[in-house]
Amino acid sequence: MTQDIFLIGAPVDSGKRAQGCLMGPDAYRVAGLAEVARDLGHKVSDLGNLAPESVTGSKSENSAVHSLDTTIGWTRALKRVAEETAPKGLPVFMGGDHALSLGSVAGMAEHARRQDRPLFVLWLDAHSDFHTPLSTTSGNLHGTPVAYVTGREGFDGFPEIKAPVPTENVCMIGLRSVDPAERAALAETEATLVDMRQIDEDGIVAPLRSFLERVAQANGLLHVSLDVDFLDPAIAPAVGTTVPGGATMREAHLVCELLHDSGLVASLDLVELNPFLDDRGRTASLMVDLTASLLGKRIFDRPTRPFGTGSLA
Ligand code: NNH
Ligand code: MN
Ligand code: MN
Ligand code: MN
Repeated sequence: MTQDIFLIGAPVDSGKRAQGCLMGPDAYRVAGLAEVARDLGHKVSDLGNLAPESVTGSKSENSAVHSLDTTIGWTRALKRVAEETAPKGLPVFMGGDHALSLGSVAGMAEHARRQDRPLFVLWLDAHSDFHTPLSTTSGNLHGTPVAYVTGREGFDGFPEIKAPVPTENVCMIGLRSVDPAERAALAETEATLVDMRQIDEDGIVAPLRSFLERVAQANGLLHVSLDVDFLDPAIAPAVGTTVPGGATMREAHLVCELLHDSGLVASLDLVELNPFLDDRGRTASLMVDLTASLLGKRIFDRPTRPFGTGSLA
C-alpha cells in the first residue's frame, strides 16, 4: 500500500529547558527520511518547517510553568496543519520536543471528529506525559500532551478540543518514569499502561496486538507518538531525558512492523531527538530506520496476520 506522506518540520523547543530539539527536523532530512519513504514507493512531500503562532500574555497559576506563550502558539499552528493535512494523507511530524503533540494530536482529534471515527493514541515513551500545567513540578510542558488531548482540566489558553480522546483509547508502551501526580491521575483512567516489566514478562507483541485489535474493531484512526526515550539510551543517546532500560532495537522495529501491517496508522510524531547530543547521527538514523519499518520496509514478504475482525488484508 503506497501512501501520500507529508513531512512537517516542527522545531518545537519550548517544552523543556535544555535546547536542541529545534535541530530535529533537519537531522531527519539529513538522515534521509524523505528518500527512505520514496524508496518504499510512497509519494512524499516535505512541507518545510512550521513556525508557532504569535501568542502573548498567557499566565499559569503554577509558577514552575515556562514558555507558555510559545507552547500555545505551537499548539495552534500544529493543530491547524494536522487538520489540513490528515484528509490528504499521512502527516509525519518531525520534532521538536514532545510539546509538539499538544498540537498534532489535538488536530488529529478534530480530524477524527469530522470523519465521525474514534481516535486512538499509541504513546511510545519512557514517560506518561500525563501532567497538567497545574500538576507539573518541572514546569516542562512536554510532559503534558496526553492530559491535554484526553480533556483534563488546567489547559487555559490552549485551543479547545471538541472531541477529547477517551482514555480507554490510549495505550502507553515503554513506561519506566512516571511522576507521583501522573500515577495518581492515571489510576483514575482506563488507559492501557505497559511498563518495562510487562514487556519483559509478556513480550512487546501481546499488548500491542490487543490494542491494535481494538482500534480495528472500532474502525478507529491511530495516532502514533514516538519519543526517542522509548528506546534504550545505549542505542539512542540523542535525547535530553535518557532513562535506562528502554526498548531494544529489535523490539522497536517489531512494533513498527506490526504497526505497518495493521494498516491503521493515520499520523506519526517523531519527537525529542536532540541532534546536539547525538553520536555521529546514529539516533537520527535509527529513528529514520524505524520510520521505514513503519512505512513498510521488510526483509521478506509474509502473510499478514489479521487483527481482530480479520478485515485488514
Ligand atoms: N515527567 C517529567 C516531567 O514532567 C518528565 C517528562 N519528560 C519527558 N517526557 N521526556 O517524555 O518533567
Ligand atoms: Mn514524551
Ligand atoms: Mn519521554
Ligand atoms: Mn514531572
